[in-house]
Amino acid sequence: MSPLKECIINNNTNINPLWIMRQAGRYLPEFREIREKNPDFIKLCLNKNITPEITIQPLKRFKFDAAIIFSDILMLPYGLGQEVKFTKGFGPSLGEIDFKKINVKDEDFSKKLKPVYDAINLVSKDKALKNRELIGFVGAPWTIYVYMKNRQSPNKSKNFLIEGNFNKENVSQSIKIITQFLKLHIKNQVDSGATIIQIFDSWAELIKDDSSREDFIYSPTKELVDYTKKLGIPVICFPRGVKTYKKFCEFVNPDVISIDYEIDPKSIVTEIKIPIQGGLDPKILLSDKNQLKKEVNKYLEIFKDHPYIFNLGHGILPDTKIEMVEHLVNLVKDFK
Ligand code: 1CP
Repeated sequence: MSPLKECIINNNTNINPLWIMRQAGRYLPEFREIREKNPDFIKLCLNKNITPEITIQPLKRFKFDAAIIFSDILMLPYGLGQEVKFTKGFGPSLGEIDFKKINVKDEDFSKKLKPVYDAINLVSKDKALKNRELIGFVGAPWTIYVYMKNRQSPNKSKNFLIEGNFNKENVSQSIKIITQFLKLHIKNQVDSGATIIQIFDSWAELIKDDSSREDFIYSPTKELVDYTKKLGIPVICFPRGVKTYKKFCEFVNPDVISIDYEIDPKSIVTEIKIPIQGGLDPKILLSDKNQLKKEVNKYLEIFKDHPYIFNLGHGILPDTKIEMVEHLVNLVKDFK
């Protein structure tokens, strides 16, 4: 069994499998080289001649225990017919969409995203995947709703969340539609060879009250988790910034919970029984090797008797140096 499955399925605490969120990305010179030649990001995500190579790039350099398919959570709105563009230094811009008028057939959605599924299939057969897992992923229904409705990153404007602007019934209806297609997207990835699914709820923090949290985060995410489990595939949830990780786990019951860097690892380890992933602040990788060692050992020490997958508390930053990632991998692999 692969180290990741040993940890997730057998709850083995003697190994610390490792991968990094956004491991295929801008901190790698070989990725930047490809990216420069492919200015249209969506087209790049749909180029099955290139995405398998990008997916495997980090595995060639580092002893990571998983590959994560090179794609984006915003391929979902793209599949639903919403325009999605990425501009340098700004991030995503999405076109207008009327949720009430979405009328996309499953076959058409799957056809539009077929190059993503073909890429998963190609990667799953690559020898670089020996004893390693292939992670497929989706954005959580809430986070996808946020991008589709706000049409840009909430980092740039959170206006759409202003009270009065926010009809709960409409939000629930939209999230229902999104969830249906997320299920299809998960199934297609699993059918193509993804062996684990991660659900990214990058904007869970935007919801502040318990009842909306239950309606827009816990319930729709649980629907995806139950669905993925029925397909026989382990599922990792990353509800970034949710602050209520214990409640989240009780309600949603994923196979693994991925924590952000604002969570105190000491208290979470006593509160949560299921395997835990992540936590380290990606900014630590911009400091020095001593600081990195201190922080990495802190996490490994705290989780030494708990099934723990080493990862960061959010995606690796583009300014991260390769030698710091090498150092990180050695620290995790050599920890006794
Ligand atoms: O190794 C990998 O993880 C690569 C695959 C991957 C994944 C899992 C990419 C490629 N994106 C994602 C997930 C993703 N995309 C998330 C969830 C994780 C997170 O919170 O970071 C989110 C929110 C997005 C949306 C998105 N795509 C953003 C964030 C915008 C914002 O609101 O702040 C950005 C900048 C992108 C573009 C993107 N996606 C992936 C890469 C490598 C890039 C950068 C492309 C570039 O400019 O070169």
